Amino acid sequence: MKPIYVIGHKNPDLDSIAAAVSYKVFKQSTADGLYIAAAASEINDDHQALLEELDFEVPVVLKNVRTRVEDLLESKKALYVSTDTSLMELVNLIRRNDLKTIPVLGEQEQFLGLLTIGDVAMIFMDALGSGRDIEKSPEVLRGILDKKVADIMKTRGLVLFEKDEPVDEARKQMLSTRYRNYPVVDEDNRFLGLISRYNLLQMKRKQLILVDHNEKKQAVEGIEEAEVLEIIDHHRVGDLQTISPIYFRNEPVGSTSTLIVEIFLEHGIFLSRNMALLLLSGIMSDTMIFKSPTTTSKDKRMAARLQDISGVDPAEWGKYLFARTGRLDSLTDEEILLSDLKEYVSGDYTFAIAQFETIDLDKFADRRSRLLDTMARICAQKNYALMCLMATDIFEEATDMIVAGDKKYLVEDAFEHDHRHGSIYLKGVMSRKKQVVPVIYEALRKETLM
Ligand SMILES: [Mn+2]
Repeated sequence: MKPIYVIGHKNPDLDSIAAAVSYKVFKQSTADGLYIAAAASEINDDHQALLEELDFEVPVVLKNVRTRVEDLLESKKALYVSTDTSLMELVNLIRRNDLKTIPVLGEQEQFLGLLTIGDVAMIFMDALGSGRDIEKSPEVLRGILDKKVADIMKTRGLVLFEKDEPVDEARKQMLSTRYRNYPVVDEDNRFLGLISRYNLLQMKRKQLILVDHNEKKQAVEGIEEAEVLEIIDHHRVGDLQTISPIYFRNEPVGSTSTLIVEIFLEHGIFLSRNMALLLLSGIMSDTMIFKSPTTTSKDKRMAARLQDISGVDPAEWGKYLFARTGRLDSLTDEEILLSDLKEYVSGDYTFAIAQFETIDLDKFADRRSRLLDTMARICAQKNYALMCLMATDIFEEATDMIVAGDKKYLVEDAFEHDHRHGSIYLKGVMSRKKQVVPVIYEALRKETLM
């Protein structure tokens, strides 16, 4: 059965992870199919440790959902022969099963060669020749039928594919060679099946349910080749297109986890204590312990329901989560900048905003110039028009922001602040999504108009 991946955004945060893990459980208990919780890039050590603490498997990292040759394989495996099969047995197998192409495999199912019905016919025709010695035919025939597959199989000039090859490449080769069937092998040359041009038409895209994002830039690589079945999110509506109508639940609440708690409750599905704590982690981290302006009454209501189940106070759990992270000293510049980085597109510009929650803005101030150097390098590499780093102190309820990139002046102009400190200090600003991203979109839009 083809799995359906429940997957969050790249640089997964706790909300994204909690949403993928919990919604997978929800789907598994309410719908048919095989569901797998996934992440669009590596999950950091802190988040992995929390998952282990709560006894959850870490979601699989799915870096790419492009269609591969293995996606063309049918679940039914092709019939095959071994090298010591006689031609007699081979002919019977061909006739009984109406085969056109037969792979020859070794003892460990490794691929050795191929025989087509055409090859077999040629052997008979060659041996019988013009048919003048018709009285000798029975002996000739017996001689042929006693031959082994090893003597006649084709081992050269074959076109075969590895399972991880992109379908686009395979398609080109198939169209230029036009054989009836092509063997597919794994990295150890083990035979996996045969594919034909017919399978190209039947190609099954990877199926995904997106949680906590709906923008292409934040989604797993190759998303345009996958099929999105559902989206559960709390961000602005992005730029993803789907082929058919889908279930799209998007509400302006503080976290995706909030929506998933609601979905569990609507359907009366059981929430274990650990699941309640995982979802509480998603809510409390995304709403910054209810201090972010994105927080809604629904977030608080759902957190209260999770408190009933877990017996754990949401604010206490939130403090526990923030105390686990936020140790500025122990992190490299890259960890600070890349662990919660989101990319956005506005017209011809791509920009990125990293956010880092800390309880120590003074220490952050000491590192600003070093971080700015790294940010300038990232801007050049990734072709960002600008890149911001928000250091947010959830107890002070303020963000200290630094900016790099060619268009950084746009951000410096867009936010009212005191220029003396070498950073943009924003009292009361805690939400990237609500208080920073829209301002930058607006600034870039104006810049394009001018
Ligand atoms: Mn979220």
